[in-house]
Amino acid sequence: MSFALYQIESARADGDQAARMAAEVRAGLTARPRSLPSKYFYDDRGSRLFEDITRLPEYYLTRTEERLLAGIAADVVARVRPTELVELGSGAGRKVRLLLAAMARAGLLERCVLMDINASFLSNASQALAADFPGLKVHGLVGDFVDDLGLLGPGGGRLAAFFASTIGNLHPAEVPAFLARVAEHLAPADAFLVGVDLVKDVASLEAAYNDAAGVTAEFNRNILRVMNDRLGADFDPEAFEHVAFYDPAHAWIEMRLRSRKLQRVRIPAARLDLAFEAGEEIRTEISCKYTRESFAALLPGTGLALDRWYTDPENLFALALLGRASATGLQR
Ligand code: AVJ
Repeated sequence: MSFALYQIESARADGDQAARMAAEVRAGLTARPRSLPSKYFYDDRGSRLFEDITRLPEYYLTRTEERLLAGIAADVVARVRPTELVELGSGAGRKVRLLLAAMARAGLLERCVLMDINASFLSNASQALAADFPGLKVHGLVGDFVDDLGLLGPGGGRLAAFFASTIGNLHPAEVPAFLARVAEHLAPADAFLVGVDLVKDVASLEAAYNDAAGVTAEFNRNILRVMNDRLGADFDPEAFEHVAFYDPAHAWIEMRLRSRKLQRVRIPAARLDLAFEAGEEIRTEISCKYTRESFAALLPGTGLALDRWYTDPENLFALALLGRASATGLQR
């Protein structure tokens, strides 16, 4: 019998969350091209479908990052010497264990903070970590990593981690402001470890988002089920086709849902009554791919600087260890 120490806190009340979602969906679907925020993939079904994606043969990202992290966790911990691990967008939270174990081996481990948009995944993950790491204080924060970072409070002894190339969901133009906000929650000796998917041959990239088993297509269409469940919409998910392709000019994978026919969709909570032409598309996700150079180019002015760039032997995926840029304003 062990004492599971964990506690969950929400960024905002359910009512505020619903109003915010309705406003975001309304803005996205009335704009041209139409879009939906990719954070709305992740209800319980969507979070499970993403877990399934991580085990697909075509989806090299998760297994490559995990193997890479297993090899470097001790080095990262030796450099940063953190007592607290913060994971943004934690999901089912497996990778975090590699870092927690390395912190425990170094005799440093005290506290772990998980932030995720899905409250039930978050409480399961928090409970499991608290059970598996006796004495660890686990704090779960329900929120999104763009708007709710303020919940983290001031840094100190902190290693923040943002795995899975989730940073790729941000438009590159939004990344510097995001990194600057993370930097505000780090003390001078703290660090930020970021998983970054790398530019590679188009066939491998496109296969990862067009798997043979069709799991990614189900994941993509699930965002429409989320609209039905949470906003009372009447989307027929099967009336939309999964589309995913690499856009070399932007260096990103783009996912879309393409209407198979002329159809009408009502979304009462967002006060929308929409007509989709046959072939009309909704953009549901961008997943940006970087090189060391294109990623490093986002850092000046953010308060963060590149300390280490770890990659796997095939150069498929990178973990970037970012430290605070020195107080004099000089890049390290
Ligand atoms: C969790 C955002 C990193 O972009 O690869 C997987 C989500 N989308 N397959 C990604 C996703 C389609 C994933 N991220």
